[in-house]
Amino acid sequence: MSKTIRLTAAQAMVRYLTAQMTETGEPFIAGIWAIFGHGNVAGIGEALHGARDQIPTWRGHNEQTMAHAAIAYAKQSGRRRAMAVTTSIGPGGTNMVTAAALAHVNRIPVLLIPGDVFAHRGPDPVLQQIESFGDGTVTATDTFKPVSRYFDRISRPEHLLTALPRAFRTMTDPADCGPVTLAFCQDVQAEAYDYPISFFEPKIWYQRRIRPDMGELDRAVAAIKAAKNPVIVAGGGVHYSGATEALQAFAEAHDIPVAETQAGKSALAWDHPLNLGPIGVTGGDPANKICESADLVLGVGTRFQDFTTGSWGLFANPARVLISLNTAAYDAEKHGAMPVQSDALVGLEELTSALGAYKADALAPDLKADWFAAVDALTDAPTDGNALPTDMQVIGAVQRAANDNTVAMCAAGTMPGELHKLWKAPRPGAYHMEYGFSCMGYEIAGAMGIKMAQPDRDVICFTGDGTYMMANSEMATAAMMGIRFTVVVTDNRGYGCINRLQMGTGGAEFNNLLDHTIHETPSAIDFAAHSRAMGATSVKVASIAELEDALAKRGDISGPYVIVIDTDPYPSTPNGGTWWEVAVPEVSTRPEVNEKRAAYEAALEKRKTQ
Ligand SMILES: Cc1ncc(C[n+]2csc(CCOP(=O)(O)OP(=O)(O)O)c2C)c(N)n1
Ligand SMILES: [Mg+2]
Repeated sequence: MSKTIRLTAAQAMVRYLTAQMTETGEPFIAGIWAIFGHGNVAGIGEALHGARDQIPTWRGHNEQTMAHAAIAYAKQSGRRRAMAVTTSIGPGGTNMVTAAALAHVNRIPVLLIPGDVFAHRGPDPVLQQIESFGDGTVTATDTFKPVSRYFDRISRPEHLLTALPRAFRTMTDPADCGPVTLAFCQDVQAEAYDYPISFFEPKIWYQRRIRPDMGELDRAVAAIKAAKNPVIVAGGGVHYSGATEALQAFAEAHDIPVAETQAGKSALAWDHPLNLGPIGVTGGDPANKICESADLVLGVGTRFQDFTTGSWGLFANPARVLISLNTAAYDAEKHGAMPVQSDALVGLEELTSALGAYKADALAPDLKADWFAAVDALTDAPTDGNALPTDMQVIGAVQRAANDNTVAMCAAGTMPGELHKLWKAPRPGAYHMEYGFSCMGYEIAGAMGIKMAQPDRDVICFTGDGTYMMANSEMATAAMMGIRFTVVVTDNRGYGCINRLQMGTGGAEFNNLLDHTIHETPSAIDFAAHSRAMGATSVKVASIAELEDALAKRGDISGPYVIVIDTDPYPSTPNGGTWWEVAVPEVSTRPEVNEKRAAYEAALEKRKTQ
């Protein structure tokens, strides 16, 4: 019997994709998003058609947002499964670079397969080839290199034999996890090769759980035992490791309170006594006050990005020790942290057994009652006093309509900060925030990806008018595919959060709200009509009460459901939050800027002493 099979390289790649399995027996790649064009329609297109009963191909409307859907799918799946995305060469590929960067920052697996130039260079320059004057090997797909965890150019059919296993190793490795780009030369896609049959045998990719090094564990245990008022900072790694129960057990065993980052939120139920809630710039008083004086900060699965650390102004106790428990050495060693390179789940289990009967000295003072009283006052405020509802009141209405099955999702604008502060997430997975890149245009496609990952969940997407305008066309895909989710569009007629940031740094209101731009006609975008035109069910509501009525109907609607509400661009939650470093101009004719500059310099001085 022949030990090889003659396939085109594209057919071989697709066959290999269908044979890669998860521990639970599902294909690791759930399907492939495709926009065909020159560079992938003939080769990859033919192969996908031939395999359409083994792997679904979905057609999207924009390469970036197809990839957003894929990334949201993988994030909501806890990185256990992923999707692939294929594009034509040139602009189809470069359209996807932003999404690659998003996945790279957030450490989310996605398989990106842009088409590439002819390896044999016959038609040089082929349509959409960028042509470097000084380097014959440069193509448009080189732009993926800095934003891919693994990059390869398939310029011979047999390259797949090494490239594909490396691609899957990268996507399934908890430390290296991230986007993989296989730039596939278009002539090679169509070229036949005798591949070993063994290459296509089903393979299970097990989740590797790295156990801590004994020395690192011992040093961390000694440091924790010496601490009186430690705090845990829970990041996205807690979710990806499936460590939410282990975290709760650890916190309860040692009376250590937990603060949650944007990616970590929902690790513990919002009302768990040890959950201090949101930390940092978009955080609340309970977490931030405890973190300021904590003598030990134990990061678990966190990147310690500046929103978490208040640009490193938050952990102000000069004697504090920083421990970073993380699968990636890069994160474990950050900012001089004492590293514990480990999977979150097994790392917490080993820490707790070594800590024995250790308890933090005193339970954190109960700041939560005051915090939630303040939160409720903002979210449940009656609207008769204000002409337009606030975003906080919108969150209140959605929260009242939500249930244990709801996933609140968002990425950019006012809402991520407000949701981090105000949203009450009842269980793991109830909160999906893309805040590594905070990329406008993630939301609608992302909501679709979340629903594809968890069809039984009630997905509610928060989007501002700005982020809606940046990327909305996968709404038509969701309508076409009958994918149900709810979109709440808060229309404040411009980039409200950036306008407030501009004012907060002493700037004049300029070029953010639509009224403050060069224009002939005041802008009045009809988002309900726009989304209806793409096949969504939509409604414009005039009040919080109408919003609640509209939300109550979401169960009856198939496909995407868009609820638009006008909101006030100026108010935001005044409570909580820490300093965040935004560089204010040193020279300005505006006294407001000079004043903010002085405050900025004082804050920099203060940080130096920490
Ligand atoms: C792709 C991208 N471009 C620019 C930004 C910077 N940015 C962050 S939020 C924002 C404005 C968002 O406006 P909107 O969605 O209307 O939210 P609002 O704050 O008004 O509620 C901008 C421009 C970004 N995060 N992502
Ligand atoms: Mg807006």
